[in-house]
Amino acid sequence: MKTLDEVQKDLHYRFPEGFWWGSSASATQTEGAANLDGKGQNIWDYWYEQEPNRFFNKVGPVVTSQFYYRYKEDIALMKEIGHNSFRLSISWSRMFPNGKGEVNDKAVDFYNSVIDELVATDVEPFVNLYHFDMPMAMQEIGGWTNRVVVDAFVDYATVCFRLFGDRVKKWFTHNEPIVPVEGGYMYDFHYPNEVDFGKAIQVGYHTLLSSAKAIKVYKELEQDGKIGIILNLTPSYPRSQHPADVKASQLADAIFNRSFLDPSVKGGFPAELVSILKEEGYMPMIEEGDMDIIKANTVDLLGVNYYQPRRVKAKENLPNPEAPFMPDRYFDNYVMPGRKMNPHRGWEIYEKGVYDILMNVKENYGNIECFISENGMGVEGEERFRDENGMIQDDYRIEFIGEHLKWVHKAIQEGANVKGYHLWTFMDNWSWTNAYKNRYGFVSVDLEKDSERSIKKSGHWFKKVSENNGF
Ligand code: BGP
Repeated sequence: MKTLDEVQKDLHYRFPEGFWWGSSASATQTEGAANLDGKGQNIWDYWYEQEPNRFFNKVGPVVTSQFYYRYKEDIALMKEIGHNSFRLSISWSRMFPNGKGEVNDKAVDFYNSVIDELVATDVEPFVNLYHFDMPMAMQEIGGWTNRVVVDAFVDYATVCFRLFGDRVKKWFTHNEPIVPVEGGYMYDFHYPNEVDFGKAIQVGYHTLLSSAKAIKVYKELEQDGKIGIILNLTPSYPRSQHPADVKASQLADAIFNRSFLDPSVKGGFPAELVSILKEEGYMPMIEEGDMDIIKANTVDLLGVNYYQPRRVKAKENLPNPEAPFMPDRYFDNYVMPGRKMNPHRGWEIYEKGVYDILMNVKENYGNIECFISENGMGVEGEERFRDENGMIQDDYRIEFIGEHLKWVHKAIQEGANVKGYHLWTFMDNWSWTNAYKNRYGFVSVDLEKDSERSIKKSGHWFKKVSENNGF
């Protein structure tokens, strides 16, 4: 039998020593126990109560994957499939049922136990503070539109740093902060499902400000860890090199990527974005001193979630000047003929996109330390791939991960400062309105059999990749 050294010599794609191999998940999508042990309602619990029909098969967030009860079994499985790190999120409404005020001791016990178990298993906990889950009590006063909520978030973050920061050394303020802006205030897929660009901008701005303020507190506490943000970056590609297409693509990039990337890493907003907002009369309310806080409190670590690119062309028909403002007044998305698709999710699969993002971060963002914090493939009806031994043969997922990892590897070879790869997600989980439709996990969750777990073929494959530190 070959020694590990010999195996590693033969590897085509060998990753740097200490590479972070693992996966990511979020509280609302995995914990369950949504109304147990003092947890307050969040917007998902509430929205489901109001409009269950919006959710695939009417499955709500109360069910999810029972991580609250089964975290020990799950962490053992993480270890078994080669995880050296795992990202979870803390549920704000579990910690503070009213969003602020009294902390819920049962929540503190739960997160302490989870973190202790991860540490004892040698799976490093990466902890995110906000993953789309506004406490309902905070939403009732306007959610991120209200500046009071920014301070409540910073208080919640401070409590988490103090309670868990002795063991957690990688923190994240937000996951994909642009998604609640788009879903909640532009395109109707998150609560409060309003269409109001003015609010959307204020929400985005306050979220960003809350991140900078939480980073400030973290640095003041001198806890000897790193703090970052996780952004979904969708690289923009113009249909052609025609200047109008190129300009449209650059604007889409400024609006959907650089709006959070620039202030988070460089401490300021992209000039193109600011000038559009000024021109259209949509500048958010910014208080004196805010920009200094944003400037001084940039991230140490950037998480990159990558699923799909954005294909852009110049506007073909002039927008109706009477219609309410939306950023797509400046460009059109288009469907590139012949592109590879994930038919279950309707997303294009373009593996090189991950390389383009990482090289952009290297060249234009000071080569800040970063990692792939989400990448994954949701597939409907995976049960049909279960073999006679009970294992889901998800070769398509192995191929998906492998093809992306090749591009990550190339970026590293060319000097990008990439420290790890986390799949979305560890086990099949509940998704925002899609519920359990598409499965993403290394581990399947059989809802018919009391959420029984079983490792898919991709999980076994990933174990080898992690052990060999390459493939
Ligand atoms: C990301 C989110 C995750 C997860 C994933 C897959 O945007 O951070 O929470 O849900 O996308 O998307 P979906 O579940 O919508 O298919």
